[in-house]
Amino acid sequence: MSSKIKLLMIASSGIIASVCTYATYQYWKKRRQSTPEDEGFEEVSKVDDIFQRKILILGLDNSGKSTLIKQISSGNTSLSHNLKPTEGFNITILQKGEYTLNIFELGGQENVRRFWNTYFEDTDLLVFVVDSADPSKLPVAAMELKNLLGDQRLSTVPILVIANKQDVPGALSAEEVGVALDLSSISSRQHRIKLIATQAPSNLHHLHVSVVEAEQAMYALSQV
Ligand SMILES: Nc1nc2c(ncn2[C@@H]2O[C@H](COP(=O)(O)OP(=O)(O)O)[C@@H](O)[C@H]2O)c(=O)[nH]1
Ligand SMILES: [Mg+2]
Repeated sequence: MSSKIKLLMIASSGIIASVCTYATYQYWKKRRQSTPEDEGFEEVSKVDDIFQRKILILGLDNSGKSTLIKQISSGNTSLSHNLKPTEGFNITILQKGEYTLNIFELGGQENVRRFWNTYFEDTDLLVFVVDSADPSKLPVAAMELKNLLGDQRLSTVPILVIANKQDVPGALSAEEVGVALDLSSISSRQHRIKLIATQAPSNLHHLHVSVVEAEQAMYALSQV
């Protein structure tokens, strides 16, 4: 490939990343200014910044990120049927007492992962979701997690690792997922890290207790 074409590709990647970041910012700002009538959210524009938390939810595609967020934000499992794959990003705003949790879910497909780093600034908590029932993807997930932790902007951010799909027969336990992701090497760094097992199938009537635990862990770790 000629160097001109390479330069052109690098330049266009940069432009796409900038456009994504700007679009996210505008969208988030609009959400922050929206009224409860508009969006069904509490008005948060007047909330002091010290009560705002930014949570990044990352992980490979199909690990269950959207499902978990949908269940946590709606409090039930019925709305998590037939979710479409997240192509860019989703923003969910949750009010927890005096805290506003701004939850950014970024798409996990390979071509989107290289743009994850445009969202790292000001992150209070990184949630990394893994499909425990698909061991073939764990090496790639491990590599992506290592890349994330190598970024200076995430160097002191607490990490919640979620070993999802525990209901699927043959799924690896949370401990096995922890070994596959080499979490023991991470905890020796300055990160606070917590690993929990969840199951969020949409055929349940109520949230599984593990999803409630995930929500509580998200809340607790984002307050650090
Ligand atoms: N059995 C089972 N399926 C799940 C679970 N969580 C998510 N799924 C399914 O996995 C697929 C991908 O979920 P999605 O939330 O879109 O993944 P994302 O790409 O990480 O956002 C969907 O078909 C979900 O219904 C789980 O805990 N158990
Ligand atoms: Mg998704």
